[in-house]
Amino acid sequence: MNKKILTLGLLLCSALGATAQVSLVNPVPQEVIVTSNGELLNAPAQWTINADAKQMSGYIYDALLTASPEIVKKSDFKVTIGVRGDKKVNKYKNHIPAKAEGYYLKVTDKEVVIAGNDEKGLFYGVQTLLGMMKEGKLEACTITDWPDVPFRGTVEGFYGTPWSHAARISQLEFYGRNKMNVYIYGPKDDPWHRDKWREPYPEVEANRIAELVNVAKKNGVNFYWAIHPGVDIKWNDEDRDYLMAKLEVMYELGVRSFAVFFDDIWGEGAKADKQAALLNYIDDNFVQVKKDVAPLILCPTEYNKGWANEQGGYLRTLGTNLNKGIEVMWTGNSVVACIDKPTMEWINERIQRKGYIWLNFPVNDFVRDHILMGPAYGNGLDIACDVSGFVSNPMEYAETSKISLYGIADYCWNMEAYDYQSNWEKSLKEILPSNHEALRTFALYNKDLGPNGHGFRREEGEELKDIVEAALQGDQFATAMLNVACNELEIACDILLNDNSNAQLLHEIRPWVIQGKNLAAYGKAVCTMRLFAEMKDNKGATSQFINFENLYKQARSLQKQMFDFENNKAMRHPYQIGTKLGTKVLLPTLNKIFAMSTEKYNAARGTDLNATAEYNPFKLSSTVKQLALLPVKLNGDVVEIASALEVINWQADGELLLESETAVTFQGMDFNFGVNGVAKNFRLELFVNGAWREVGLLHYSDNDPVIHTGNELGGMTATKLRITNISGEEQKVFFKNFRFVRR
Ligand code: LOG
Repeated sequence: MNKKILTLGLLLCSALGATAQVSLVNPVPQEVIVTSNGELLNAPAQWTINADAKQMSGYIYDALLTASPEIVKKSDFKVTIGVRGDKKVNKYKNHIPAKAEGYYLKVTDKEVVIAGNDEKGLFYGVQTLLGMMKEGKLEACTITDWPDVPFRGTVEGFYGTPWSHAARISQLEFYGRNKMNVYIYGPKDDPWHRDKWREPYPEVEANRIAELVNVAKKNGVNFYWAIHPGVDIKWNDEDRDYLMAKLEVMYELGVRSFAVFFDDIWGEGAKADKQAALLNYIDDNFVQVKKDVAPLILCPTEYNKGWANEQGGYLRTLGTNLNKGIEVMWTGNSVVACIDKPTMEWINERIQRKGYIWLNFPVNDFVRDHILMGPAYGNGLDIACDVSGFVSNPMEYAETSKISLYGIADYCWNMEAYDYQSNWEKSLKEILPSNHEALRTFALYNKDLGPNGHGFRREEGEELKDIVEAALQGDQFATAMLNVACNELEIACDILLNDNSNAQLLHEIRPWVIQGKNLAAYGKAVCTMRLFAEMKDNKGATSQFINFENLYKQARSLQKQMFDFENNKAMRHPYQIGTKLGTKVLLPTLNKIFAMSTEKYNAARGTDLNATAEYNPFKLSSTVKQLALLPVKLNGDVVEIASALEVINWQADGELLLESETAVTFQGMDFNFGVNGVAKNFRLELFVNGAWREVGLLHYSDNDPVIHTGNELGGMTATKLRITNISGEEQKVFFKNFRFVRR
């Protein structure tokens, strides 16, 4: 039958009967025929499993044990399960799709049949049944289903606090339920993944990995362990043996799938021919020898088109040299990008195989003041045949990431039918059933990333567009509606703060929820200011206290409270640099209304109230593109520029400029460009009494990348500082941290 018609049928179904149980299933199945007369069936209280002996134990049976009906020897309701070839499902063999991980599912009022094309297919059929029964109901139907993308899942590949053990277990179970089959373990800040790649894990960590491998197996997930040796690898036998030994240790722990990452490095480690030779060596001497190890995955150094150096021939060398079975990862046209057909054609031709997508969404390690709770959208719906795998790099906030991952799972399974908006609505119910509407209202303001060096933005505030436009034109009704929106945000935040049904979620989003309350209060003050600015007598309904000037004071106070909250380390997660939300539409609109109202009031009353809304005494700018948008943060007297993660190409004469509203007296300064001895290539100057004055730069020791300043800095007072590359050539550096202390 025609897939499109069936899909349309399903959409109609879910539109007509909102309760249709198949619509609860994620990912959306490929082909569904609803055979009921529209009536839902009550899920049985007990059922009997009818299966060959080998299916009566193991992870599929365990999954059935989690369902609400009790498994008994004899009952009126029969569940027949089996894999193609099993006697019990032989009758259905013509219905089973001949696709990897595919299955056929039939539900009637008397029985359920699940016939997998393979074991994983059977497992997924069971997941579909469990998903359908979430509300205690069943629906008579037949489903024929399979995944579009063979490998789907996540790469824990971000910078920042690695996921906790409990969070990883919860992720793997989530992947099982949502039919994702890949988890690549590669957190940048796990020492034994990167900095100490030669060393085995200590016992406690090793045991945890072994446990994760088991949990992954139970959930039909391939656990990949990734090693990141490129920062300091020497292309000699000694380092190769270290690497092989580490893989062997991981194999002993139960790992059967491996990846090697060479992202965010330069120099020796970044050579294509050497990387390919190493991967081939691992393939020939480890993967092929062991026989039970999955094909290797490589994350290349030039992992996106923006960084691909055609003359250098890096990608083509990989394409030609790498053994055929080895997968090559790709983030798209830039580091953070949506994937489309042209980017796949471009890369596939070069690497002579289908690219394995590493999607940098919803990762937020380069915009740590934002948390991302929006839908996963924008990837081409026509690339299923062009990718070998598709994994998402999520946030260090594991539980919150599930909102977007729920979409990635759906997208990868059934691309053409992927509807990101309805998927997003479903995901919120999945993550916080008790208060999904509050979560939704809050999430509306946590979708966009704000301006960032990767230029990756998301829609946010679309639902406010008409109101905002009219409010900015002075429409009072629209201003009142904006006030209502702020009210909604406040209510949502309060409800979330008192919902402990998903404690991990609340822990992760808490800073943003509290800041959300500040934002909502600010919004209400500003909208009321707007009304009062128009009033002739400027009087409150019942008291003289609510008048424009007191509202103005309140709004000012809230601006400062938001700023202080952002800069209060105790109120943030460890790597978090600030706490921003609503930055695309709501906050800028409120700031405009604040300014408009204040100006209006000043003009009418002859007052001189300051109408500028945003408060940050420091301003950064740079001719080095990758540095220009880094946020500046204050922590008491410590002023910091947020770190950049990737390799910075700092061109000759490129400069970084930091300006302060008021003069700063310096106490000390240090910064880390991640390279030993690099201080000589840069010049630091302070703007003192109308002229630039140079300050010496040095390293305390030869093998320490931290750059310190000469003693003359202490006590100097300046309004600006700048750092310039004076080496006459491009410098490749990291921008790990930059900070100074003021007196
Ligand atoms: C890193 C990744 C990081 C991401 C977003 C890849 C292949 N590598 O710029 O670890 O989470 O970008 O910041 C990356 O994407 N480097």
